[in-house]
Amino acid sequence: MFDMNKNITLIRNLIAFILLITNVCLFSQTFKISKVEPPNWWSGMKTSEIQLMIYGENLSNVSVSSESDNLKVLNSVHTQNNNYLFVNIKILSGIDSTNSFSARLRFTDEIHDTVINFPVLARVHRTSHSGFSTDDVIYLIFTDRFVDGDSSNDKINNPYEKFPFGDLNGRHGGDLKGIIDYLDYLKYLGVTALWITPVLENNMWMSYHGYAATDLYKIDPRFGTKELYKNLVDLAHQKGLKIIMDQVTNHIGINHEWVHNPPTPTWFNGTQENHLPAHHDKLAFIDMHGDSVTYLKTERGWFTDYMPDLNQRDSLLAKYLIQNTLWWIEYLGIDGIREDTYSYVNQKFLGKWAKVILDEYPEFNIVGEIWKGEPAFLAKYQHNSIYSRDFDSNLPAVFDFALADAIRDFLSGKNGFRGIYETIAEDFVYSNPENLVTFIDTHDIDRALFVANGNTDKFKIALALILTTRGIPQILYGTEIGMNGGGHHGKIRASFPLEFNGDTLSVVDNIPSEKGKEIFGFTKKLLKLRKNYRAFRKGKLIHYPPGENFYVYKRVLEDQKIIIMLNNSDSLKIKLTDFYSSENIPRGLRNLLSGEYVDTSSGEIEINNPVNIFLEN
Ligand SMILES: [Ca+2]
Ligand SMILES: [Ca+2]
Repeated sequence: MFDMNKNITLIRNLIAFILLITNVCLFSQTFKISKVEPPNWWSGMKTSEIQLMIYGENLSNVSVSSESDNLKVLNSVHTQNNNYLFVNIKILSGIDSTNSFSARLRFTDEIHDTVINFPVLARVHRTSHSGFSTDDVIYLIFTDRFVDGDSSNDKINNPYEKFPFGDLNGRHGGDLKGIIDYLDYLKYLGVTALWITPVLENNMWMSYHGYAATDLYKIDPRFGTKELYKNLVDLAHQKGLKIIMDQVTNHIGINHEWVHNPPTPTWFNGTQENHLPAHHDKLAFIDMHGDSVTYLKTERGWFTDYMPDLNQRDSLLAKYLIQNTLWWIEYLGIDGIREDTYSYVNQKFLGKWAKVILDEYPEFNIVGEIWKGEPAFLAKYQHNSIYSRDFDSNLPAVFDFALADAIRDFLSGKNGFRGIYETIAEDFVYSNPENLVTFIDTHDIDRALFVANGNTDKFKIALALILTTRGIPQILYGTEIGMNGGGHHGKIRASFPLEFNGDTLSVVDNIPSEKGKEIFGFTKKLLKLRKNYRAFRKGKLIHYPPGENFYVYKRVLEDQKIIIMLNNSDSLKIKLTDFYSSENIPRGLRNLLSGEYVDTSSGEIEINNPVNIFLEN
């Protein structure tokens, strides 16, 4: 007999089973993992608890476990966006730094699972991470505009580029290979450290400057590869040249994949559609009477509409950024960092960022770009500032925008030596005036020779000043051969015109102008003096109130006593009693630029050159 009830039960059970299967399929769509950042870590580092950022699809129900004894999964953090998963791991202590292994991480949900290998590498011990100091002279290389060493990469990866190749705002082809090709030139010139502008991928409408990264772990293919950058660092170290990486934690480029799909709702300050504009009233942060609204506008405004402002108060992003910096330092073996747009970044984050870096690399140095011309303002940003703050910046060095402004006012004729003297006289505000990076021009401002309206004598005074007074001098590429662009970023950042085929004997012949040849000879001579006489690097600075056309100062280190006389007139008689007590007048002075011996028995000397450097005999 047909059992109706039994059949109904069977059909019900079948329907229930089909629904169950459908539900399982609905709630466990296959997850995918497309990328892990950082791509690896190292054993034996102080920073051994690492946050992995997993990119993919349907990651909201995924859990992670380790199948390696040397690596432990601490926990996972799911955000509202199932394209991302954060996994905190610990590389277990006691692992020798020479140990390299591949950790197996198993990702599972109800149905699927997959294993990825996370490489933990042995650390490569190199002569690196050695910082920079007054023993160094920094040479600023604007990568795209320095030397094109590989024309085959000039036009690749250009989907968003708006400006034609060679345009003032376009690419000029400079690359990492070009820097490698010119290391012997730089060594010959006599600089000791290279500040290289950012070379991370900038897949942008205007990409040549490198300050709008679209991938924080990838070198822009128009500059080369990460392996080539590492090779550059190794070759530079072999030649005694240090490398300072230009680094940005304030913002990224608008075409970064995060912008249209933020990992967390608080990853950025605002959105592409709704954000604060750039705000440059940086004083509010330092000013004891400053207001918090203005400060927040400065910290959270977008530097430009195509540079989304990162919110370092988001703890997942903060950890990502700190690890990203550590990753490049360790991978490349660089010696220092120049931190871009320093005063626009969340300051507590930067304090922590610098501390982690310096704990890991105690000899390292970091210089922050705080673009303000008043010493007291700059001083408050420096590590151990004498002015109270509720936290320490841990920032060892700042750029000396105050001295640069004073020198440039001298070059333009707006002010005389007085401004320079008074700026240096304010050094008491700094916790460490020797850790000021001094300059007469950068890639962001008109070249010094342009500001001096082509006046070579004034230019020489300015250059000699930063190479002989306190601080760590920085020279912009091309300044040494008389490049004089101004009025437009593209003109300041013109392509370096000197051909160099590896033969240092032909350098001077290849400098395009007579003025350039003269400036090169002068620069090279000063760099050599700075290297040969430690007093320029470590000596006490004593300076004297300037006259209308002269400024005199000494660098004194034990029995090495040097007196520098800067002269902004045709000829000048200097009374030595203005700079020495009568019983201490030296018997003679050796002119270190000409080699000439000067008799001082008359108590007076006549100088005819703009720059005069004498060693007391
Ligand atoms: Ca190229
Ligand atoms: Ca900011």
